[in-house]
Amino acid sequence: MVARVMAVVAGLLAGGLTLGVGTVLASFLARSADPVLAVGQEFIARTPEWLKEWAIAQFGQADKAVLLGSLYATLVVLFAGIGLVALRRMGVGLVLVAVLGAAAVGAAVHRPDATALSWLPTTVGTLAGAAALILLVRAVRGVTPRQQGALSRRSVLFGAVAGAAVVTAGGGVGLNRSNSVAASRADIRLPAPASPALALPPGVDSAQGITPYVTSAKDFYRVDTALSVPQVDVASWSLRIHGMVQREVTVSFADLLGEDLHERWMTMTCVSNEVGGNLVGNARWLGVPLTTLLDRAGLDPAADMLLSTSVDGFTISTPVAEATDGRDAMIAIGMNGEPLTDVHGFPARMIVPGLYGFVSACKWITDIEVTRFEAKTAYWTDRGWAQQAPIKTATRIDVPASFAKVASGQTVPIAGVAWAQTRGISKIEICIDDGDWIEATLVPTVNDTTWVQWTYAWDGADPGNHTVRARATDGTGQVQTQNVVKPIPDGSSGWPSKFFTVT
Ligand SMILES: Nc1nc2c(c(=O)[nH]1)N[C@H]1C(S)=C(S)[C@@H](COP(=O)(O)O)O[C@H]1N2
Ligand SMILES: [Mo]
Repeated sequence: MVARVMAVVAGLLAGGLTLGVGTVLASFLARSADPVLAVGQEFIARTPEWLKEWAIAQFGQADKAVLLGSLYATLVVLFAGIGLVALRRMGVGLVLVAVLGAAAVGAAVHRPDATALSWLPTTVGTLAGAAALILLVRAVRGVTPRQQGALSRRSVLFGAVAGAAVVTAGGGVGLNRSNSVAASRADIRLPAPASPALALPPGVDSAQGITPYVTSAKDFYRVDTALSVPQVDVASWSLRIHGMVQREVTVSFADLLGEDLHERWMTMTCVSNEVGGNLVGNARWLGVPLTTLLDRAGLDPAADMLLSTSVDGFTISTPVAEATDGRDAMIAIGMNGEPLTDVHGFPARMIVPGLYGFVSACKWITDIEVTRFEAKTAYWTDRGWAQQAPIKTATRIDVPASFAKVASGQTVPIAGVAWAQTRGISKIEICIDDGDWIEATLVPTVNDTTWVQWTYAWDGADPGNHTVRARATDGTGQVQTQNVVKPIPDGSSGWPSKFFTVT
């Protein structure tokens, strides 16, 4: 019994050492070669769409934490089992360690941003783990009631491996932290825009409980495939524009700071946003107009797609037509007056108003290939999502909250936000309990690429249960469709509703 428990501990320590050595070496050589991150990324890349949708619906923005947690839990079970197996048959235990190691090495070299040395961290980690397993399990086997001395030798051995695992893992975490972009980001002074953003109109945020007009970087929704947020060295970063162009253009971050910068209010939306969902945010973006860079490269008129690639190998396809039709498409370097945060794409990302993020908003962008849709595809379009994905007209009811209880005899405030980027919102109507559609009041907004806040004061509400629905009309006069569709392939639609009780 004691031997079995010790064998489990031996397996766990061998696993810990494997990961610790893998992590600390990866922090020097290639962050994406970290064994757990590499396996997790591979998992994300291979997850079928239905499972991904389910995970996002179930865990929302915690989906990555849940994935990592499940991976670690699986590894604990596997390495505990390996310890037990090794106690009976060392050879089998070592084969299992080798198989796990090989899987993680395979994942690491398969990353789009893999380097020539991406195989190394987990290979060395696996060798260290195998050696630890041999030593520890031998020590466990060697113990008989008469061998008192062996007991203390064993403790020393276990302690040493545990110490090595903790030091290497801790070192890896520490090194990754010191590799963070926080310091270089803090040193950046953003120049004043040559073309500033419009001032916020009066009345914004006057309604109680409504979503703030400006979304801070901290509160801005995050959607990406990156298990660990890329930490981009701004000094060596560049953006290359090539493909169907007259001349290749490569710009550094310093080059971008020297351009005429535009600052614009723009509301971004994720195609995965469900009706009533919160994968939408509004910020003041500072950047270089995309056409400044594209004109310098000189686009081949036959090109119809821009294929953006991020430093971690993620790709986005954007129609040339939308990117160059005069809307405020940009390579953004600032958000709400600050450099981009690492989560939102530091040092630079693309923004194209009116297009869902997955066909426009490439974060950590480093490459734009000018090409054709028939020649190239991108990450999400490879997975069944649309190539053409303009943002659909949408509204959301923020007030009252779902299942809210509102005191009777008072005015019931009803309020929300609505967006139809590049077309704008011309009217919001609400409908209470199958009554007539009544017009809400629009709070003035900056322009057609930002959302609007809207309010309505409902007087004379009867006690009881109520349902309110809302629908928007865009700037072209088109009423938001009632047709309920799921996000895949080009965005959800349908009218939002809220259920509440007047008491
Ligand atoms: N490199 C990279 N860029 C990306 C993504 C990604 O997974 N990787 N996701 C896209 C999607 S689907 C959306 S909706 C927006 C979200 O940007 P945000 O996280 O800054 O809100 O980024 C886009 N850019
Ligand atoms: Mo998205």
